[in-house]
Amino acid sequence: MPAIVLIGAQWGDEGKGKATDLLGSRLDYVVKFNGGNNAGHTVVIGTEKYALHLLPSGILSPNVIPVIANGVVVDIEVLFEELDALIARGVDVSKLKVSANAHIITAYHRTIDKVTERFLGKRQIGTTGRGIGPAYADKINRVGLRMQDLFDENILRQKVEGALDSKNHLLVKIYNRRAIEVEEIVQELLGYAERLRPMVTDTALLLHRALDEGKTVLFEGGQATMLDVDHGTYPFVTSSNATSGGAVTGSGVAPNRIDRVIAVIKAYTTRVGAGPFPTELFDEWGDFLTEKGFEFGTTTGRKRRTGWYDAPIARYSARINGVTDFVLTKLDVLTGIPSIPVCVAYDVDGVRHDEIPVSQSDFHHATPIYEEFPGWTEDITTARTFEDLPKNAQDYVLALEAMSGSRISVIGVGPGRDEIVVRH
Ligand code: 2SA
Ligand code: GDP
Ligand code: MG
Repeated sequence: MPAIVLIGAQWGDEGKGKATDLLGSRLDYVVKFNGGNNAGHTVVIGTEKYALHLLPSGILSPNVIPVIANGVVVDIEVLFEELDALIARGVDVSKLKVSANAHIITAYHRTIDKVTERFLGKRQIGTTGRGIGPAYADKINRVGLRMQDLFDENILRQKVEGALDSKNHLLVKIYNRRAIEVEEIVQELLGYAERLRPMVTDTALLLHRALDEGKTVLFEGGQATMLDVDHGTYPFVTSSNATSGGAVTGSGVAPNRIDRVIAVIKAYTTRVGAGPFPTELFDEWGDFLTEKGFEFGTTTGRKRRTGWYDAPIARYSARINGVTDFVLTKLDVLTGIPSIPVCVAYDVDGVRHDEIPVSQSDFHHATPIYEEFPGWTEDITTARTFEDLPKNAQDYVLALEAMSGSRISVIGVGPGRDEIVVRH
């Protein structure tokens, strides 16, 4: 399996970090292709817990070359902090490569992210406040700064001037804030250049050659399908392509080189931030999922919204991403629920929709049509084969598989690295 894309099938936090880590020993490269330090992957190795925001999870596997590709937006201060924290824990980070075309998140992007959210009031997206959206907006507006600009002071100064022109106007005149000094930004960025120099390269060429040599490359998606700027619940989305197509544009590796698309999906659903969420729970079962699943953001610590499994979302993800395998995580969290509801379709104003309605307004007031599945009470965290699972847990997985449009190849039964069931 030389080129594998791994993405989230729902609204993020499905356990992609753990899934990547599981594949770790078989991988040569792990590539982050979208998003920035808005991601939050938790990987538990023995008694050690690692929370990664910007770096690809593959950084924890000694033989892997981690790559931050062109589709990523990089906050360099955060990059250095994360690297230093890993170095302090004895992790070798020397192999990291960063695309010369990756865009840079600066202080002004963070400021604009927070100020814009405040001014949106009731219409807030609930962003992570990391400057992600404004940095991508600059990229699309062609006033972004790229990694390669750090190595040419004159170009860098020109670009910062260009980027700040309209922003300062907005900050001063509309938001009543002080203007950002060009020189302040230029000097800060120049200060990062030397440490970055050995990491910054043509990562598209690097990956192309690696695939030619038969190396195994994993493309690790940040956020998830329903947060994708094109295919998610716009405008309640992140600003990048978190679907499998993003792996292609975000890395420069062509679509015909991708062999497998693995989607990580939780046995229930969670969402952080605002936006539609048909199966959301507001009762004690919602609290049960939050507490038992420890559903709090890895990056911001925000409480995640929780709800039952949504099969139309799984099918949608299977289609949009071309999913070849699902990794179903957190099945253990459902232990103890007497009867487990699964959303099989939606009711929109009395009309049944088997698939996600194309109209966002319809999706906003879609109510789930549930089918109930009998639960189990046995502890499943020690199960390692499908047959080790109680019959009702097996039936639940098989029912999800039948509804979700692709094979469930791996099942997570606990947060630990080895707490999985692999189906052959
Ligand atoms: P942004 O900051 O512009 O990307 O926010 C836009 C929307 O995307 C959502 N978003 C996320 N949803 C789930 N998990 C994310 N990462 C962290 C984690 C979240 C955290 O893995 O735990 O720590 O809070 C993530 N990143 C962005 C966000 O909630 C907005 O709805
Ligand atoms: P990511 O953003 O998709 O990488 O996911 P996060 O790391 O933000 O959130 C997933 C959380 O679930 C982490 O705390 C993982 O340790 C945990 N986790 C992953 N798989 C399982 C599982 O099968 N069972 C349980 N109980 N926890 C899991
Ligand atoms: Mg996460």
